[in-house]
Amino acid sequence: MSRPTILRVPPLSPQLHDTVGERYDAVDPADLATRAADVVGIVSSNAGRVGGDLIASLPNLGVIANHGVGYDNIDVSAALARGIAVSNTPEVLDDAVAETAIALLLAVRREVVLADRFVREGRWPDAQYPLTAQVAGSHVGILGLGRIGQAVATRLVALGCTVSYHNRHRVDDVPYAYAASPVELAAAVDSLVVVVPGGASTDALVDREVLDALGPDGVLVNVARGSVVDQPALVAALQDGRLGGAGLDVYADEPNVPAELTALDNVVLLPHVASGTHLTRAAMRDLTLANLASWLDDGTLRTPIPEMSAQ
Ligand code: A2R
Repeated sequence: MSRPTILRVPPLSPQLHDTVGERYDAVDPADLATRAADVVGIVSSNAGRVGGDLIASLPNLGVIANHGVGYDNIDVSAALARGIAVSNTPEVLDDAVAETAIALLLAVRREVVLADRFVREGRWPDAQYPLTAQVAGSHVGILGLGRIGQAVATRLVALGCTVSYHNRHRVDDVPYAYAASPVELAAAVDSLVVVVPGGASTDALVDREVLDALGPDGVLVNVARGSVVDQPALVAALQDGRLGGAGLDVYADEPNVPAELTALDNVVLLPHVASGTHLTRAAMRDLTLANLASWLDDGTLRTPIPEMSAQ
């Protein structure tokens, strides 16, 4: 029996790329001129766009297995309109992303990167490093108290923080105060951690008004998507001293980070690595492949995106 033809949309990790090649008749974008009609499945990741034009060019496409919990790289409306199944990788990355959020918050507040630089540059013998802010005892807001947001919240409580949150809907049975809007949340807290999904509904949700509500002593941490924060407004707020600092894993136009951000001392910048541990990436890979295999086997998915059940 011939093996199913699967399109690998780059970039994929070498392991995922190779495993798809071992298990299936794998094709890459350069092969599509002659092989488009054979493709029944796509494997993609958040950095690889699966747009409406690509979907339309694949007449026999039935499944898109995305490596990542976010799937704003996929034109979901175009896929669902054709009855194409779409999966993501929820839960398995909650711990890794939550750790990254905490690492960024601690790094900005305790000036870990600046203090490291102080030692490396040989300045310690001549001066004491200045005192820093403390995370314990501070009030942290979570914008997006979902799976990852709740994993961030439990870690913040363990650190001695008070936690509040904003979602569009209140969450039952959590011990955290609810704020009715992003601005109300930002005004109430010392630091704000952003963990909402990307896409049109959260585009620039963190705008100048939210940043100004967070204020000159406030810190913004973004482990969601660059699109969720108005990046020019963020740069301006940091430059003007209207915002105290920021810890960022994601940006508006990855992998390009504006020179205005890299020039600032009060920011810590990561290259979109929140889920990037060996353990978590292996689990994400396994779940991506399990979704693909399940759909090919019996037409079901292990972790369909929520929009599929809403249909
Ligand atoms: O709004 P709700 O009640 O649906 O709550 C969700 C919240 N959320 C929003 N909150 C405020 N304004 C919005 N426009 C908005 N849209 C969504 O974000 C929910 O509590 C949370 C998302 O949680 P989960 O669906 O469990 O996602 P998970 O696994 O925590 O991942 C969140 C995102 C990913 O999509 C990646 O972009 C990133 O974290 O790594």
